[in-house]
Amino acid sequence: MTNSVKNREIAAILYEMAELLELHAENRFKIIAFSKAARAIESLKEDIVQVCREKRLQSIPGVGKAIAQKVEEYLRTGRIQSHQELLAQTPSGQAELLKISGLGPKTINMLHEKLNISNLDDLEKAATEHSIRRLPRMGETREKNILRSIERYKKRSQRILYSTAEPIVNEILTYLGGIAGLEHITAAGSFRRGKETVGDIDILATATSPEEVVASFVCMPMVEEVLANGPTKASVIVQETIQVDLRIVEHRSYGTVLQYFTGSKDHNVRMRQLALGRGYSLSEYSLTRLADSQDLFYETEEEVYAALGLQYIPPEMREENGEIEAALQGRLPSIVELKDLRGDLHVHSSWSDGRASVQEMAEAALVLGYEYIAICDHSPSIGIAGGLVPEKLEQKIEAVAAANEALEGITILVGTEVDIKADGALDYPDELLARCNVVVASVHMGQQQTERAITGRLISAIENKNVDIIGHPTGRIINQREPYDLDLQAVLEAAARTGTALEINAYPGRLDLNDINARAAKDMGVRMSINTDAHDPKMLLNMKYGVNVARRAWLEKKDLLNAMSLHELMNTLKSRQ
Ligand code: DGT
Ligand code: CA
Ligand code: CA
Ligand code: ZN
Repeated sequence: MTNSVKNREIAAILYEMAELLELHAENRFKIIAFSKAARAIESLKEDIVQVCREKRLQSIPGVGKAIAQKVEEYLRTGRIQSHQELLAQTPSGQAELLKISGLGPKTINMLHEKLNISNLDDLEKAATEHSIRRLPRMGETREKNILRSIERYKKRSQRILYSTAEPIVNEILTYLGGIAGLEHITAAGSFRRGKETVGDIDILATATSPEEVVASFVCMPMVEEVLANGPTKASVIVQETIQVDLRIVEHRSYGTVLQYFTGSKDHNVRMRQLALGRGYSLSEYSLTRLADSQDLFYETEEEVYAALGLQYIPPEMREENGEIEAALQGRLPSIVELKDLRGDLHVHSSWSDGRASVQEMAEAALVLGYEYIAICDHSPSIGIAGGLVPEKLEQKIEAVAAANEALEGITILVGTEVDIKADGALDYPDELLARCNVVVASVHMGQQQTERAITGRLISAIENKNVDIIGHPTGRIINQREPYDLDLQAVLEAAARTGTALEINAYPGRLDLNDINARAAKDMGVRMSINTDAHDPKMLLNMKYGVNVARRAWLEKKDLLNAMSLHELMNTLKSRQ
């Protein structure tokens, strides 16, 4: 076997350490030692894992005792303590600047000294304003190159939405799934963990003839560039910037490999520590009993977790947030699944800006097996979205009641998505809100207000007894818009106190609340509702993206309004009035 992933990973860390040391103006010889070792490991013909196992690390030119220890530490634990410490001592903006091609530690220090540049934004601003070209040894060309590098870096480092990765994953699984001799195939990594965005896509498979599978993979019509191509693995680029890694692995190791490549990295670090504590070493290849070096192979992940005395941990929970402790004690919650949901409490219709009638939306919901659907159109201040004036809402209440009579098998609830106005007042009078079954209240305007103002608006909506759910509570849009300046803690406290639910908006670019906030909400006893905010029947299918968030937040059926039966739901909504 030749040079492996580990060689490259370790070399990258050692290079980074050299640069960080230079940034801190450390001893010249120390810096040279790190970059020399990095170069040697990068160009080493053998797999570093093998060299380490045979205790030959110090035979690599440039690798002395200190660096050999760091390599061992990395292979054992997945990280290097002194590297973490260096990173921690470096302002994060400066560490990021090292990733801009053409910028080394010397230039970064000089830019800091002369122009007080300490992060990417500062750098971009200075280059745009032409203050960099005036510095010694810089000039116009370098300034332009810096701007170009920043642009490339930003594009490269933008994570893609889960919903962008999903059709790519499905196409690959279908494409490769048809090859004779292919056994298992699945996505791993952050995609399998249901993260809202993914950095790259990881695919694992087992097959009787790996070469054939790899050959088909790199020749798929969607592939635009082949980055690496070996007997059992390959990396390609699709859709301009999206990287897909394929690994064909041994059948008997499938359980440990899948566990390893599903991550997260932090979860795996804890898993390996736990294994060591029990006298085993856990790798992607096997669980090795240290006493007699016996390799134990597992074909399923369930067996791997069981072998370490853990309950099976669903991929979405593997973020090193207490899941291992809970699994050790056998008290992992039973997290919600798509099939547990009985309705959608926030969809639009052609009464406002939806593209389908009430009947069409309800029929689509019936096909999904739902018990109820709430039609929540906009209120008047959202003029561009066809918000309904009060008389129109009254007409709609009648129309929905008639549609509900006419349609068997599902209950159509009349609702509204009432705007929380800039002064905190709601866009309909209380009497009218009281006539709706479901009231979602959302902020759509005045999003730039101060933390105090926005928090106050949300809390006054939460305290209104007619309001059942706060829509997309933080207002963020992934990769596009930051959340409102919000005191989320205060909002959660108010919701817990009043029993008002918070939405997990399932639109894949919103996912608001996100996983972390939803977990915090659950811990404070706040109820939530996963709503699609669908504007046409197809968008009802977005529910699964909200379920990913809920699972990552450890939510159970009892935490969700729309996991209730219609009867329970109506009682819960009424009890608030
Ligand atoms: P991403 O792609 O940034 O959204 O996140 P992941 O979690 O998919 O990370 P990725 O693609 O770098 O690696 C896939 C999995 O491989 C990761 O979740 C955990 C596993 N893994 C475990 N230990 C290591 C390690 O030491 N280095 C790397 N690169 N991956 C590791
Ligand atoms: Ca990945
Ligand atoms: Ca990857
Ligand atoms: Zn809406």
